[in-house]
Amino acid sequence: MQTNKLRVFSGIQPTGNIHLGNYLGAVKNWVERQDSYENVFCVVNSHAITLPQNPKILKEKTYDLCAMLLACGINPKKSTLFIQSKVQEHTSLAWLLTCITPMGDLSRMTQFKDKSQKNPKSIFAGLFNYPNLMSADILLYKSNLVPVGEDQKQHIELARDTAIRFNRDFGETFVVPEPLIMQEGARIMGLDDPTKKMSKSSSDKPNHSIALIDTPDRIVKKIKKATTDSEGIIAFHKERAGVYNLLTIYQCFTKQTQEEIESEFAGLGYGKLKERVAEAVIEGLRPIRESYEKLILEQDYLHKILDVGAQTAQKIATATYTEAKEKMGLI
Ligand code: ATP
Ligand code: LTN
Repeated sequence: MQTNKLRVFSGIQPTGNIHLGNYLGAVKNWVERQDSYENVFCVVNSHAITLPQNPKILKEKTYDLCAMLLACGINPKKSTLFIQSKVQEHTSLAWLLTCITPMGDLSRMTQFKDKSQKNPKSIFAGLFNYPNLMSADILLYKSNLVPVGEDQKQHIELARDTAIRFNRDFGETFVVPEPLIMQEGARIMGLDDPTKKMSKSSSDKPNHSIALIDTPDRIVKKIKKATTDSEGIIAFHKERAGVYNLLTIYQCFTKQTQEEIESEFAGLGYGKLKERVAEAVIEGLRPIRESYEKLILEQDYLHKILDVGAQTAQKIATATYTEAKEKMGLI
């Protein structure tokens, strides 16, 4: 994997069903830029256990998500795809980073605050230390760029601070990474409540998110029920969160400008808006769902790709971890 290209690293948790927010905010961006960078993509199952998981389901969801990423267009010839727990250096490096990260920095993380509020009975140390495992993921591969949705910006800033601190105290080791956040789609909101980000952990609410495996019927039903407002004007006004969210989803799939979309919908009602958004989503997701249905039956092929991915990742991870551990005086 020796090239002159910048290296991209990103991760996704195998919890719940991958949804439109994950796709438009992160995965679509990974796929579309595969030729520009050297890419490492990781299914972060060790992050998933920071909240309670059913072991059998977690295992199944991990492979399902790998198949889905391939279905979305991750090309194993262009990108390394692997499962986090297969490369132990992620948790080993996370420990080194944990030892140089102030508690105060971790306690400022909004994702920790949100998730601990949502799960008051399961606030374990792993959830608090989650950002150090994420820093380890990124720094282990000396990644230049990290394509994510907006919600992850704070974690990447922490990873940057950690890299800078390590380099200062123990000598130049890590690349200081930059977040790569799309203008459109970086924060897709829940259809039922457009003031909250679409999230896998809210997928128990029936009309909250659109899963990439949802059938056309379900997509139509969910979009029909999406919360809007009583203004009746179809325009990109951020404060009218429901309509803004539907228009953003439409824009991500049709790739038109905001002006083009506003003029397309001039004089039309919300019924028409929802109908066209649903059509765009169904057509955009159709090839993904069809490809997923084939790939999920090809378990040998899937495992082979993941084995090769883990081997490629392992080589880089071993080199960086050894360097970091020696710099800290560990034998
Ligand atoms: P949870 O909300 O349960 O933590 P999640 O839906 O955020 O899960 P992750 O696996 O943690 O899923 O995220 C994978 C990628 O998807 C990350 O880059 C994240 O920033 C992005 N992402 C998640 N939700 C959205 C969203 N609503 N809009 C845009 N991007 C998103
Ligand atoms: N924390 C991220 C998932 C994640 C990640 C990463 C993203 C884990 N490790 C490394 C980018 C780079 C989330 O909750 N969405």
